[in-house]
Amino acid sequence: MLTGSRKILLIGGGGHCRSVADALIRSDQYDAIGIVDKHADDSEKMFGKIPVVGVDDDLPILKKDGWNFAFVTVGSVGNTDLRRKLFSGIASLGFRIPNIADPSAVVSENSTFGKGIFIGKNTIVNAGSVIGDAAILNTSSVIEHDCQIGAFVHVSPGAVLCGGVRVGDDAHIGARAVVKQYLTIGDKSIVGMGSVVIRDIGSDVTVVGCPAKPVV
Ligand code: JB3
Repeated sequence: MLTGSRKILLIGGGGHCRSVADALIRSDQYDAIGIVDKHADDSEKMFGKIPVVGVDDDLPILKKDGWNFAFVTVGSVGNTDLRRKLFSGIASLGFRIPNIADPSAVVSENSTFGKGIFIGKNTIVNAGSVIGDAAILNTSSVIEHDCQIGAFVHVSPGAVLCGGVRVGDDAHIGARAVVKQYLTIGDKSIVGMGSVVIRDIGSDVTVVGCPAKPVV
């Protein structure tokens, strides 16, 4: 093992991984990047730069080989069970789980962050926000001041959370949705693409439209 080296494994080598890998390559903070997928696939070399180095069962040996960081790159659109399982797997194996932000993101130093969080290109996190573990704040989303984003939330591209919005664990905010100031979106709820939320949303509810209403 190379003492002091920073080698990171990306867990899941699909579309979301491509976004995370691109941010990693642009930020240039790791000595090596490898992918761990469900299936071994020697042909997959993301952008011709990142090899698949193993499958989930190989994680203990990869850790012994000096891969000291890991990050879940399986995404989620609605169901976070697999992300949760993979996250607790790498945590229990003792991997360091960083946050990864594209260099173009604007992130307030006066917000607080868990671990395993992805912040995509041109995303803004404004002051006083609290972001939970493994949240995905995707491309060009806006997390305004004093928002509270739960664990495993996905804020999709272009979504806007106006100030003071609370989003419960495992919730999904669809692309270009807008949530008015100081509202609460409950755990596991889904806000459809382009919706405009003007009232609190309970837990485990799907809402769509403008104004957003529950799907029956
Ligand atoms: O909404 C946006 C902008 N992005 C979505 C993202 C957040 O979530 C994207 O459009 C997709 O809907 C989704 O991306 P994801 O999760 O990368 O999906 P997909 O492109 O289907 O790739 C999933 C990858 O995870 C595949 O390479 C699978 O083989 C791999 N995979 C599935 N199960 C797994 C496992 N990998 C590991 N290591 N372990 C598993 O159990």
